[in-house]
Amino acid sequence: MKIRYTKTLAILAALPLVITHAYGAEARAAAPAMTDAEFSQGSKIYFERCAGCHGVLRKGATGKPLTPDLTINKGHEYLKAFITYGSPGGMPNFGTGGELTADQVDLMARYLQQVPVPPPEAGLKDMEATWKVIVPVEDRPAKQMNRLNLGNLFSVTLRDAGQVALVDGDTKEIVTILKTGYAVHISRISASGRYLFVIGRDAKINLIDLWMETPAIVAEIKIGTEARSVETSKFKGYEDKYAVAGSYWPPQYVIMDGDTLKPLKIVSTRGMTVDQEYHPEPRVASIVSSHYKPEFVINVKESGQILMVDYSDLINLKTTAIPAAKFLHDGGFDSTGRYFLVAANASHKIAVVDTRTDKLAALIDVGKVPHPGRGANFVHPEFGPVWATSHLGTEDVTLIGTDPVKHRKNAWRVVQVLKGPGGGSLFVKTHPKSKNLWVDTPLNPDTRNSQSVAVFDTTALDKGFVQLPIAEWANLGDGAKRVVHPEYNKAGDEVWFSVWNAADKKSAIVIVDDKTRKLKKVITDPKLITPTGHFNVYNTQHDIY
Ligand code: DHE
Repeated sequence: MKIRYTKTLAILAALPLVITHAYGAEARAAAPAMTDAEFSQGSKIYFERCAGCHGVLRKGATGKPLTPDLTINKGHEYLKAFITYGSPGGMPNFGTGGELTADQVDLMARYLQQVPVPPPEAGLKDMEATWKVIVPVEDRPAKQMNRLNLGNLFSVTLRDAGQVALVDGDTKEIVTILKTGYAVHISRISASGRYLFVIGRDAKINLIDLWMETPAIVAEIKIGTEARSVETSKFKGYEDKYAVAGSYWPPQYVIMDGDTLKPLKIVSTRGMTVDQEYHPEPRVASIVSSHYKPEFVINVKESGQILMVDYSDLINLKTTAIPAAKFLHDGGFDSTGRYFLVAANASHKIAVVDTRTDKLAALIDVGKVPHPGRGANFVHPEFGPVWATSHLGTEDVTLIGTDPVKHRKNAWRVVQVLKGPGGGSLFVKTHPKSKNLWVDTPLNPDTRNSQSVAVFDTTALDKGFVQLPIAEWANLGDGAKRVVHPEYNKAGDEVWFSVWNAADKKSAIVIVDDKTRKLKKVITDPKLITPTGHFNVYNTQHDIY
């Protein structure tokens, strides 16, 4: 205990006095006892399972605040029950779901009553110390050295294995498996389609050169301790030039060289929220690359600010801060690539930014906790072009008009709300060549929903949805088996789903024929451990969804 608090105090001394001001000796004394070993196990579990929703400082975001002034009053038994059984509000059932043992639940209930310990900051020197160029640019191939159809390659997150699998979309074979950071969150592709960027939850970025005989990691860097987003410059003249990554901790973003990951510019996001209140931990959520200007669109979760960061001059960096709403999370472009729509999930709103004028085009009220992924664009038979989002907190699938020119009266308003199978949805998807709108529900408490996917016909939306039993088709045996993340192949005639099971159980990728909605292929392999997101190179490169 003593060592831990000595260390904690050393870290605190180097930080703004956020924590010490908030919780004094009284809070520390009231917390139940924990050994140092238990405390570090608690920190590890908290980072892996809890920090994403509750924040590193435990001040709350998608999840409730868990600071000791609140948790000590709730009491040990209450906390244990919450962690074991979850809640209808979206807290997973870590105990009954099998993710944590009874001892670990007990440990976490005690951990949450301790004073939060902020991880270290990460400045340029810290990042440079982790930065490695494994294959220098001059030693890389001058042309594609493999025969892969790169546009139809999929980068599949193997979450708990800390790896990505590159899967050939034509042959359905695993091309290679690469060691990455822990629980890679997303994959993004450079403007040319050559470089693949993946970012782990532990803030490690790997740069993969798809032109090598066997695609391989050519550079890596760790930009902090927790992160979710990475993107590359796509504006004409800047193709493949820069990469940008946002971190949850420290709350900041970093712009890097696109072919080496050399860190160039770090910008903190600490500061004022849309309510003009100071926040010590405004985490960087989604980032996209503007097609209209040399700008990154950086969405800051707790502050609710959308930052349009001009990368044409990194020294005299210009940023337009657009106040939207809290807490910004995930989003995607409309079909023209001009407007970016992002979920403000604590406000139950979608914010729309015009990337040509750098102005907020609209703030639209939608159902409880919208969660679009990148959303889905299609032409509605009555309302013209729309963008769709599903929700974590309701069965609604909300359609928003996106054409202010030919369908002006429908633009930036909810034109229709479809009823899906239930809440707990994370991702929707369609393709310009498809008439299907796919809606997953991996976090729905009913296994009939979490193990299947709903599909709507976009030409006959009033007919409602049909559910396909994707996990049953995979035939994997026991386990939680959540069906997650619909993603099209390059041609737009297949949809890929992850059947995400526990690390010690069988998982799979299930491929459905888009026209017939029949099973086309199940990819199983002992190496496919906990697949979650899977990103088609061409569709990701060109923002097609
Ligand atoms: Fe995600 C996207 C954050 C939980 C799989 N997730 C995103 C983005 C953010 C985010 C900010 C947008 C990145 C971008 O576009 O630049 N996700 C978070 C969390 O904070 C949260 C709620 C809790 C956590 O601790 O991470 C969380 N996410 C999950 C999961 O549990 C999922 C299902 C599995 C996993 O890997 O942990 C998951 N998130 C994904 C995927 C995307 C994503 C597959 C990309 C969707 C896309 O199509 O673009």
